[in-house]
Amino acid sequence: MSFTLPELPYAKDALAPHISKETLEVHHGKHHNAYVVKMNELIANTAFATHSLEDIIHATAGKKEHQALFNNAAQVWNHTFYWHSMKPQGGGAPTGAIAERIAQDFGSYEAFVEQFKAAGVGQFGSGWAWLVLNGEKLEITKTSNAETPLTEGKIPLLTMDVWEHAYYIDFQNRRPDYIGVFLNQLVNWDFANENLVNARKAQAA
Ligand code: MN3
Repeated sequence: MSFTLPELPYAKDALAPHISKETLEVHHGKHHNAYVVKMNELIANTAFATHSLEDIIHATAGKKEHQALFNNAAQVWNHTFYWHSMKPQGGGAPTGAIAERIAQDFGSYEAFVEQFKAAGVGQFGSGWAWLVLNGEKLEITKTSNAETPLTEGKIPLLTMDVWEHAYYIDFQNRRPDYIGVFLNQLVNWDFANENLVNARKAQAA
């Protein structure tokens, strides 16, 4: 079995002018695709070839001999999750259950925004900022390079890619501007609400 690059959940120009078609062509078509191609090379003719993506990530996390496979598999998963974490005409304050949980666990939406921005700006070098469910509580966390909260027993609800390739074409070195646009114009709260519902079902099972 080999993996294929998942389609974007919207057209390549659908997030413009905030994130350009050019960025999505490179970020999805080149970077995300390269992780899929490399992962397929690494699993070919191994026991991993019959595993799910999540199983590969869990089986290789923290294992030096599988570092390259972990990096590529986790980046495949993280990017697919990231595309869904944005939508055209997204952004702004959340609605639904996630809005209540954010008010409860962070004190206010504004407090959440401050902490999420701080995580994204404060991630030194390449990585990701996340909203996760950790047991009963929402948390903001950041990870380096390909690392993902999946391997820490946390359930991802949203992610933001802060690798330079995510924003350099549209924002050059201005990572804080990209983060502001992500929160105000792009974030997909419907996706976070779906993930929260699924997380509660999984926890209840
Ligand atoms: Mn990326």
